[in-house]
Amino acid sequence: MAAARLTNREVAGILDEIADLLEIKGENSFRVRSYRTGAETVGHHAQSVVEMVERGEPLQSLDGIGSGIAAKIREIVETGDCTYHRELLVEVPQGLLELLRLPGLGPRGVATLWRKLGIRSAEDLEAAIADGRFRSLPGMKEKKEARLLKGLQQRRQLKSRFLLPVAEEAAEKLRPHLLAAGASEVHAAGSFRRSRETIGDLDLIAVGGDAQTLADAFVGHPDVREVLGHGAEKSSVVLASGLQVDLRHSEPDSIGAALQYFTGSKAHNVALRERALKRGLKLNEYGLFKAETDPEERVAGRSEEEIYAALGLGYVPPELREDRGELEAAEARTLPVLVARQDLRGDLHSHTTESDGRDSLEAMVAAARDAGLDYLAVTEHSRRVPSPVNRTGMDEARCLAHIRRVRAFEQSTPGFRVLAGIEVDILEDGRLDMDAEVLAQLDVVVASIHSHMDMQRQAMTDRLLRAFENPRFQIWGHPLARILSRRPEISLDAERVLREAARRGIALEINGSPDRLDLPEPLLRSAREMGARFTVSSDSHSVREFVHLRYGVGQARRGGLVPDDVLNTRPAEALLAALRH
Ligand code: DGT
Ligand code: CA
Ligand code: CA
Ligand code: ZN
Repeated sequence: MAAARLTNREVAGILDEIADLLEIKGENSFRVRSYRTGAETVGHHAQSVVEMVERGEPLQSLDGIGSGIAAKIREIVETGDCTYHRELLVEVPQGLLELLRLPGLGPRGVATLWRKLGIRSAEDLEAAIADGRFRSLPGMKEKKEARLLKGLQQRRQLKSRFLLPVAEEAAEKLRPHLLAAGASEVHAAGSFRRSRETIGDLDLIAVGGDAQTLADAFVGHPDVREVLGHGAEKSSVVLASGLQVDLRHSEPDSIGAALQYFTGSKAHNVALRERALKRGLKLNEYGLFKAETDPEERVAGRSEEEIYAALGLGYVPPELREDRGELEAAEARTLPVLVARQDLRGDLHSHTTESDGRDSLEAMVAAARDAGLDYLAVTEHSRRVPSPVNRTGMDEARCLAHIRRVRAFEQSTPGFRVLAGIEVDILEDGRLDMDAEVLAQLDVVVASIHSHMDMQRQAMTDRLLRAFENPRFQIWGHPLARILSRRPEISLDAERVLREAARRGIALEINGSPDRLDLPEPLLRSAREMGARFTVSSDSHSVREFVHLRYGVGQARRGGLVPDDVLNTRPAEALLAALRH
């Protein structure tokens, strides 16, 4: 039975990594070898070292394990890692460990690259190969270079994580398929359930039915490109999209435990398991058990709520399960009641064919109503943002016409507010690209950066502080201007800029486009502590994109936001009053 504890291989992995780090650092070879031997022994030992530690059996009885390493193993078993390992990880750039996985590069080669060329990551190595510095090193010949290049290329493919809609689409296709094969329920767990910004692989749990039949149906789905594993307990496939999907099976009476376990995060689970151990309980994917008295006696497992409750904790929403203090809050009953999708009453960022959207004002409003909203701000671009499909953004005259058109159209939508808005450019010098008198007539002013994104930190900070001085600046749109996996965040003094936004009552947008999800979670947390206000917006460019609100809400929840933090949970009138800060 695979219990929720470290395996020998996981323990060995940490010891091995310590050896790698020591070797990269150039430490003496005896010490390196002792960790390698330790890893080898633990990795191949038939009995679980976790159990040995739990039973108090001396680890020095194992071949080649001295008291120093035995202590490290005990620490790893008890806490999931060891201080020595963490200290080494601070000294040695983490990117160097990744280089070790390339063909033809061992710790010594990596050490040379680090010391002679200052290489700290695969990206650095790619650059050094491209500009010929790599070849200048003794012993780094063309053949070796070609091999490395190939490895680097493969790494890029493997490394790629997936945006939320890719995982969502996969879940939506596989769920009915598995239900048809006899499952009573199908759940998506892992990072997808935690609403991470990107997904490494999708973790599905099928409940009930016949495990083998379900696994067979799973690997037989027409979208499956490659089968990585095929078994009743666990199967893994790669879909045509390139996304890996893992399927596990659970019986109905342990679904709570399975969901809890496979939702993660790993760090959260480690902390939770420690808490269980301290209370003489054992937690794994089958349930919470009395470890000391009767290991067969189950305390909880049917629902997640009952597991957390049995550990003296309030229910922890998946978005907070990252081991960032949520267990302490759950124990003190101070976990926030996070904002939910149904709390949103309106959307404050959308585009129509008047700028770069694909659908008409009428169609967008109808779609917003269908999405259960009471109001929609139509925030067309200002003049400088071109569109491949439509025209450029609005100048003053077009903006005035836009306002008239929205007001006229609103007469035909009883019970639904259509707000005249703009997404105005924050220019290089911090001015907003629209006359103040025109901005004053709009209901909603979102201001965003769409150009000069590579400015230096100080200049960018000044640009934003200057923009904030404009009294018409209401909402800062997609603040960091990043496009996930394509365009980096702008560089700025975030602490200073967020504090200023909070002080002035400028709302920070959480842009729900799955390739933006901007602001990111850590900044959401600090901005919230500064007393900032937020909006969750879809940035819809078509009638299909109001689903982005859900991703935006997921991000808001990860940031610990409650309904009161998010302006568009308020009715239209209250929202408009709040925007006139
Ligand atoms: P991802 O896929 O990289 O976006 O992130 P996750 O969190 O979905 O990670 P994944 O797919 O490796 O595993 C799903 C969850 O299952 C993870 O969050 C915790 C749990 N889990 C999986 N394998 C292990 C393990 O070996 N040890 C522990 N403690 N938990 C595990
Ligand atoms: Ca996963
Ligand atoms: Ca997985
Ligand atoms: Zn924009």
